[in-house]
Amino acid sequence: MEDKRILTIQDISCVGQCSLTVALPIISACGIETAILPSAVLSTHTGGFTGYTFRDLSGDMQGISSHWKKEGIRFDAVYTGYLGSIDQIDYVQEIMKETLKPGGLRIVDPAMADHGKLYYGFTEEFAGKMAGLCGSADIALPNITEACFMTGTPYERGPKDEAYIEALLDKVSDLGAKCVVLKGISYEEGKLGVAVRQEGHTSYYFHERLRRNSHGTGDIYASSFVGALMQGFSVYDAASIAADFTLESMKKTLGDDSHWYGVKFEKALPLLVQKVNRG
Ligand code: PXL
Repeated sequence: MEDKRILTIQDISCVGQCSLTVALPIISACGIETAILPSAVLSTHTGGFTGYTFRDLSGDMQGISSHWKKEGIRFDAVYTGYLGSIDQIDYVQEIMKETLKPGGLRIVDPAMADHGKLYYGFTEEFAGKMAGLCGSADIALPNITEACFMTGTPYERGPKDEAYIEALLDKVSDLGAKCVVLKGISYEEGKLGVAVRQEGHTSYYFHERLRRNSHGTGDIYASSFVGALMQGFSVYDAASIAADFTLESMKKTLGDDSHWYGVKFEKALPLLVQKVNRG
């Protein structure tokens, strides 16, 4: 198989184990060359720290992409995560158009909300615009909250049944995404997993549910999914590998309450490398 090169667009949270500080090591460990376009630089992520710095890099994006255009730089996939401003959604669309090889994949993690709430700094307007980006994706990777915000669906607290999840998958697919990987599904006490909707059919993958909620796990999930997919695994297999890796990363963090801001994915990387690198 020819070596693959991808571009990932998301923020640098200098401390906090999310976005580019997890995407770069994880996708690289999967054997995939990983170029980056930082959307913003923050001193930490916004989930639990206070007083963090935030520098929006929207103003640099067009200059960077026009340089790449001159150099004829092309990618096999563009994977987007946390974006720094609503305008960046248009820039990302443009960059995808200009830098993707023919047949290159658009992979979009809306990375803007969880547990029924938008992250600090995001608005309903942003969610509406993100719905457009997800709609243009080959693969969209929302959690349930993000799927609700993008489709105007009321978020239900507590357990969500299969009818609710299937209706949500219908709505995200109706936005235009060719394939949807919906994260955070639980139909049974003690089990957590993902739903993969492709060509009107849904497949599920479940594993054990840990009690702890952790920051950055959405980024760890999306990054390992991208790594496995680019190594030639099917969407379903990549979704399952990513779920196992995320769970293992969370397990490596159990018992260390001082590590509240992220998960120790580094300790689980050998498992991912072994599963994904096929020689
Ligand atoms: O993990 C998602 C994420 C990415 N980047 C920043 C965040 C968050 C979640 O809170 O704050 C800056």
